[in-house]
Amino acid sequence: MLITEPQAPARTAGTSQLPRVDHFINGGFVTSDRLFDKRSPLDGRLIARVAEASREQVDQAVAAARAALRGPWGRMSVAQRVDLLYAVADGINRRFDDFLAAEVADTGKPVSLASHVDIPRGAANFKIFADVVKNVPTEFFEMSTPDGLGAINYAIRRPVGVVGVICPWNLPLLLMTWKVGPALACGNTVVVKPSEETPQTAALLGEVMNAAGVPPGVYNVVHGFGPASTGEFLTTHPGVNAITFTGETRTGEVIMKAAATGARPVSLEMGGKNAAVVFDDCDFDAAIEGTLRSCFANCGQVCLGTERVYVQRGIFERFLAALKRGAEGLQLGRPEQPTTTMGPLISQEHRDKVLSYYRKAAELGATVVTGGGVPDMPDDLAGGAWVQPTLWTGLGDDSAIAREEIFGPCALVMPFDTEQEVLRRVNDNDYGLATAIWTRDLQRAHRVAAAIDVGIAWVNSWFLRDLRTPFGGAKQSGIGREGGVHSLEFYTELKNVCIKL
Ligand code: NAD
Ligand code: 6OD
Repeated sequence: MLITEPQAPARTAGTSQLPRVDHFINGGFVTSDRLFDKRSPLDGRLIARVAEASREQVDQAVAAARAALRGPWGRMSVAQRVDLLYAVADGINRRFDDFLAAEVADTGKPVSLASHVDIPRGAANFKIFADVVKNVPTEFFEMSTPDGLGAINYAIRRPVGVVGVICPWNLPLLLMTWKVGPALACGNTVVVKPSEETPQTAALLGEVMNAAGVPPGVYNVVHGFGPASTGEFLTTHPGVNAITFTGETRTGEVIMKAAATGARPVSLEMGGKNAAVVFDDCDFDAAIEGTLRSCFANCGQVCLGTERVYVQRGIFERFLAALKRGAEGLQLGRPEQPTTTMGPLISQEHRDKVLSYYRKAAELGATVVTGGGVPDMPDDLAGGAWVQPTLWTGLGDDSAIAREEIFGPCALVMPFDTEQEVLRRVNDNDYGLATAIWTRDLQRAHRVAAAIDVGIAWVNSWFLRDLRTPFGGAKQSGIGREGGVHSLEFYTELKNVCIKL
């Protein structure tokens, strides 16, 4: 297996001098006859060749995961598993720079972002769920019986078995470990399918698993695409007991259908069209800072990010002007430059999608407040997936720009007058993932947070995460909740034991 660093020499020879990213199956790295290209979002350069798993290789990974359930892993005490997961977290931190280089190479995101969010959370996801399983109680009920002797009931948690983990590309390590952490903490084994755009950190984690002493077959990674490829082979595999997925809603629907065969449980974290609601009594500077982050962090590629900004009319023009200044102050550039605050989109394909919405907004008659196109980048970055941070006004809630997830650095800014009106407009959308409410009126904050149909409501903040809390989407944004003890509902099966005394 090879982890690509932009200038790093290959540690396993691929074709020519290109590094190769391989599958991790049963504790070892395995390649495929078929390889696909991984290009840098920064400049379009080919940076690695990635193995694409055949159906037989997915079979092997699932078989390894099944066998590991019957091996030492399946016999470990919770305390032993917890120790191993702490060792994995420590292993990630020990190799922090390798993970950082791999994540930045795959995504092009600023080092400042990946080093503060993606990689630390990758490690934290193992510790938090180790702590959860160590401390969680279960139920106990005493009951009376006609003979007067009674009975007791207690519930025990058992792993669901082999879990298929299907991941997106926007926060690759963070979102993959968000699922693998609790799955392993609960005693399951996993077969992970990272996004074809971001294969490297999942593969690198295999090395860390081995170094930590996690038994072979507990953590497996198979690379490839979705339909008619690795993703489909894994989600339709009868040996997979449960499927956890993060990605687009349309993909989630396909996976849910696949999971219906065998009546297997799914956890789906899917798309959003999140609204920020800015009341005129807000802390103006905090609301601007938070909204800039929620619209533009990670080049707008955060599922929780804001693409609709509702601003109360009294402060609308001032807020828009400040948002425009902030957007125009973003520095697009190389990830390692300390001044860079925005990277490219993940790929040319995704850029085509985002730019199609930029064109559609113009066609629909939007006022382009700032951006709306492709930035002038220096020659060495000209082949990258760059787009301008963009703000529009002048379109209504019914426009495609207000209804469809774009997943880019862009937002439609719209005025509103009353609380009732904004609630109706925010909720009139198929998605329901997250919202950010900006107000100094706490009563209103509670009222509005309760009334917006989302899984996560932030007040005077955005993406402030306590990992013990329920995370997930309402409406078409998801099914199920993960986080803290809520993850246990998906990654374990509760069994009741009733003992007649
Ligand atoms: P995607 O749905 O295109 O791909 C996600 C994963 O599914 C990839 O690994 C892909 O190869 C795989 N896949 C695609 N088709 C498949 C199929 N038929 N069978 C099995 N696997 C298949 O999503 P993406 O473009 O990688 O990520 C962006 C999307 O993810 C956005 O919609 C975003 O909102 C969403 N997202 C949601 C959350 C959340 O927590 N709700 C978090 C991050 C991203
Ligand atoms: O913070 C998390 O746990 C989480 N699942 C974040 C999701 C971000 C979406 O892009």
